[in-house]
Amino acid sequence: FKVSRVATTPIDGQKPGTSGLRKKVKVFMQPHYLHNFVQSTFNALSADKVRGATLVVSGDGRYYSKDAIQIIIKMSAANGVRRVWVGQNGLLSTPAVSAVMRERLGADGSKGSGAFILTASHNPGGPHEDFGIKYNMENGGPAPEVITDKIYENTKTIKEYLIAEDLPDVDISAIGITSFTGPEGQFDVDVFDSASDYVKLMKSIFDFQAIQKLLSSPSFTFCYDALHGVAGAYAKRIFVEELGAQESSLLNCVPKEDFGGGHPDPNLTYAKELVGEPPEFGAAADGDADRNMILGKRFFVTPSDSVAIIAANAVKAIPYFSDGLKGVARSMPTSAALDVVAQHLNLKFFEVPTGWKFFGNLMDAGMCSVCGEESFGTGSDHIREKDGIWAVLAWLSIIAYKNKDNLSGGKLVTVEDIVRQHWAIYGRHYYTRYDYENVDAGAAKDLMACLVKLQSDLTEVNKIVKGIRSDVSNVVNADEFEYKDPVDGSISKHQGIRYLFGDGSRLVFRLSGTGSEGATIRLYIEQYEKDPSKIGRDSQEALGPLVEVALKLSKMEEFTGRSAPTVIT
Ligand code: VG1
Ligand code: CO
Repeated sequence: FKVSRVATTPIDGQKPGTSGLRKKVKVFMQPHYLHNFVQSTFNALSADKVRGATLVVSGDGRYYSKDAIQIIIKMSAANGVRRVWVGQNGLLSTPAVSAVMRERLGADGSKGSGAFILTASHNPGGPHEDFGIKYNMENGGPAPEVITDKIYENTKTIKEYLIAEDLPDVDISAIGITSFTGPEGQFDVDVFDSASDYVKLMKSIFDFQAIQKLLSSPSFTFCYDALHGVAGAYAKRIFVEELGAQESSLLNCVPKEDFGGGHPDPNLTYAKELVGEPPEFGAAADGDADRNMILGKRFFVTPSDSVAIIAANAVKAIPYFSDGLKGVARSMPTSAALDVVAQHLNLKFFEVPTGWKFFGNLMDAGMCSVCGEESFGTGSDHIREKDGIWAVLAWLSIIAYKNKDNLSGGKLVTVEDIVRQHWAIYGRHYYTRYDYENVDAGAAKDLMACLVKLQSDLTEVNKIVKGIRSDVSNVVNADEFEYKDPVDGSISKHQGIRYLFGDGSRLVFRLSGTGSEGATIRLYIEQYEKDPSKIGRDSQEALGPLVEVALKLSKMEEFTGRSAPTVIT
């Protein structure tokens, strides 16, 4: 093949957000749009991560992925990349990409040095919906801000990109290596099975026999909903073939370019089918399979509780952790349920900004084993992304462990029992999140600016708060969250506004960094209850007073014109 240098000009708005660049498909399909971003990424990396390197390119299979993969293959060839690894049919879940980066060896001993992940995660797909791209590093984790900032700077000055226009499209449906010769020698495209590296990793972490026993117990029922995302490519292999679950326990497990027209977001609003007819244990995933929702029979486990419960039980229930946990971490808006576990078990604890990239540094430095976010993301240092199927296997392991002596037909310890026992020991963090999606960007900014200003005067804050509800506790602290990475010392500012109350309650406001249109305001509300006689309340009811305070304090309706959130989780 030959290398063409194509002249281009900068395109506005290519700033990577919380997790890469996400836009409408029609935006990505504009001439040069994807090309500019990919070249800007190559130009942001050190030469050895491009020339002669091995890149992984795949994603959740959403609409436009197949075209994008061919473009990235051609640009990789032209930029001197030695080989591109592609999951069969272009499918790799985000956690599987991370696993492939860390575990896979090519036939010639090659190792991945970077990855383009093609996904807009839980956003809908299809010609009129979203596409996304993000770059992951050698450790299998999202590029840190120094790199994403550089990529963005490059998109503002780009003049040309390199592409092997005459390279034929590669058949990515067939496993095998296709070789080409370019000006600098050989270039290979290696199409491989999407699941095997990931399945092997899961088998090395969990006791599959114990989980299999649980799944075959007559009193246990199981259901997994992939919402037509890429998790389907793993669910059958793991749950049915390895663990012996019935095929009928898999819902929507055929990956589709448009996720069947649905919203591949695992929460009580979008994963409705699962909520309808409850099994003993239900779970769902998002489009790229890094998120998880965990359900008992008519019982919802909040993601903040989930990570705390996994941390509290990991050492006993999961072989990978049998030597103990190195530490635990959560994102700032995630509830403090994990903090309480860390205190009880005397574990190192970290609070990081939203987005998985901040956990990776801690893990690389051996400071963190288990971490999670309130946004249905849970994971561990087995990879450097959150991991939806891992979370399900972690829960199955815990349930299996708690029932190891009564699987032959007796009454099972249920998901609900496990959560209630946890609350009885550690107390309960009532928690909810209100999302206001696609709000006018200017209005959202103004609302946040107002809260930042207000935050500096606690006396004024308390006057307003008490005027709204006299029955809530005092605001004792308020700030804009700022994080100094304990490993590399880098500082991330403006990570959300926090109002902290005397009784441990919190209100957090932040703007989403993953939307593709307008602005999304997220409001996180949390209240801690230690008194065992008060831990059984309905969550929305328990949080009522704080919700009222949050909405009035922020003048939510005044700024946004919305009398109700788009989604409550
Ligand atoms: C959201 C979540 C955040 C998560 C991110 C990526 O970001 O709040 O916790 O890490 O999505 O997840 P934001 O900036 O919109 O609040 V995924 O599954 O979309 O890669
Ligand atoms: Co996701």
